[in-house]
Amino acid sequence: MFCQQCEETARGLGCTAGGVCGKDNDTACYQDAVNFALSGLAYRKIHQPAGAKVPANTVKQDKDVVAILFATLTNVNFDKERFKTYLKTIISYRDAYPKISGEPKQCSWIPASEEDIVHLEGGIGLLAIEDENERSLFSLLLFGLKGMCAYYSHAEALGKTDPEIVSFIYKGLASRFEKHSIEERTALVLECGKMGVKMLALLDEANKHYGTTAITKVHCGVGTKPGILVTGHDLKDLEMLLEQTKGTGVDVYTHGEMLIAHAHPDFAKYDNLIGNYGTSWANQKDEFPKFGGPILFTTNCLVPPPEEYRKKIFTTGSVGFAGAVHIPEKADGSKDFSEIIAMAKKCKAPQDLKLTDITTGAGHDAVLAAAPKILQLINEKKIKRFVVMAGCDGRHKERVYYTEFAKALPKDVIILTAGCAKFRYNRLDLGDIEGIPRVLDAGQCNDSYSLVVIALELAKVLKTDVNALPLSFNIAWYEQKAILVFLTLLALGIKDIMIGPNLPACVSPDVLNTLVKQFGVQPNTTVEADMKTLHIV
Ligand code: SF4
Ligand code: SF3
Repeated sequence: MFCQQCEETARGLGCTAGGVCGKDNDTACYQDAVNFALSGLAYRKIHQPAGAKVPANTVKQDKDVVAILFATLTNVNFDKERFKTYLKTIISYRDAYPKISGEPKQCSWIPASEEDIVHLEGGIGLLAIEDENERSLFSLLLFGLKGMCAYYSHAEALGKTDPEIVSFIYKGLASRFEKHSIEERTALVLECGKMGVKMLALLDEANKHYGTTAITKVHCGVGTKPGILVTGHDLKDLEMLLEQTKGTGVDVYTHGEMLIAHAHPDFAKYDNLIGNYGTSWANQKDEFPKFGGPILFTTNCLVPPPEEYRKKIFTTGSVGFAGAVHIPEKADGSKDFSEIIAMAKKCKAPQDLKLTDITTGAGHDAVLAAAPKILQLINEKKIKRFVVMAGCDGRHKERVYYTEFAKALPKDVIILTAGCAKFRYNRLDLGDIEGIPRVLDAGQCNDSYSLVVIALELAKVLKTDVNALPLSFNIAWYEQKAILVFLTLLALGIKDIMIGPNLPACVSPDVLNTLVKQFGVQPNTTVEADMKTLHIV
């Protein structure tokens, strides 16, 4: 195996003997195989000559492509058997298209045996792309596409689709087997960012399904009844579970990225949605055993569970873990959560982690409603700067940097955030500036679009360019949705983004050079130095 898609990749280079995330060799190789076959399918689909006899209806195929690519994102699916099935599915979709004369031989790849997949060193993985810069650019593109598929699947679940985004997913995947110059590959990566803007806007629209978020203080204590803990990003799953637990005597709690649900009016109406339990995904091994009841994973981040609570793990959607009960979607889109509810009834109520309440829900509507006050505070120099500290959390100790950075910020600086990175500082009690909280949390990484809208609106009102605003970016990344958000920010023309705690390992020296020269991208260093670099002090 060779995987370097996340920030915690081994030695900052790549995982080769089992993933730091817990993904084993065979599952990693099957993920490579799935990605390889997806590129073959995409190539066949895109390059058919006019008049070719192609599948007439690709609705199911498109949905599966999105869900399967999402399954290869970090911490989503560790179940090799699921990837075996996915591989067959993709190959059957691919082979429903006629062969194209002169197509690259990779387009008709069929593994001779399992050995062919799990021991085929360099044959189907990204290392098979020999040119370092080509590999770097295709990796960035593929990771961005994985993020896009994650976001697309959420939007799709809430009835929002966009054929242009799906077409781009195929276009990007197909590019692996096409001949392109480095300039063209660079342009494709940036196009992925442009499509990211569309994607995030679509998801923002989709999430309105549950009403507009309001700035909300979320209860973080526990009740006396047994509970189900819901984690991941899929609000539709949470809604279905809340409907099915009504009147059963089972409470529901959110974990990690599900925190934002409490700020949506449609979720606030459930009286068995008690509060948020714990912090970010990175602490699940400490927090989950104390919860007592079963845990439902709707998306990443799943950490392979120890024996202690393994039997209490349920997965759904693209998530998978061998041995965990998987709750499938039925043909009508519904899911039956009765098994998890039955287990919860036999469990004890959660142990109180004694964590303070936290505030979330500062999406663009909520923040822009306070725009007159914010502008007044800017004019009075009571707000001097905003710093976007969005992104992911992770397990490594070095992420204490983000806590220290937030603590060290002058009191007239406001943090704009989204994603699980916030759990590094959202309980610091940083206070407010005349009623405007100093940590404005838009919600999930899925809600990053809010930060963009806030920045662009501020620029409009202040009649300036977004890069001339008193605004700095200090982004924490971990998985591939953050790569898409990063590319989206580049596509919007945002300069001088600081990114950490380590740069993506797939970035080659030449690609880094482009990112630095064209966009001013910079790695984070120390709190003290970065405060100056970002013009905060
Ligand atoms: Fe390693 Fe990250 Fe890939 Fe897991 S997802 S195998 S930790 S690079
Ligand atoms: Fe977090 Fe996994 Fe990226 Fe949604 S839950 S931001 S890491």
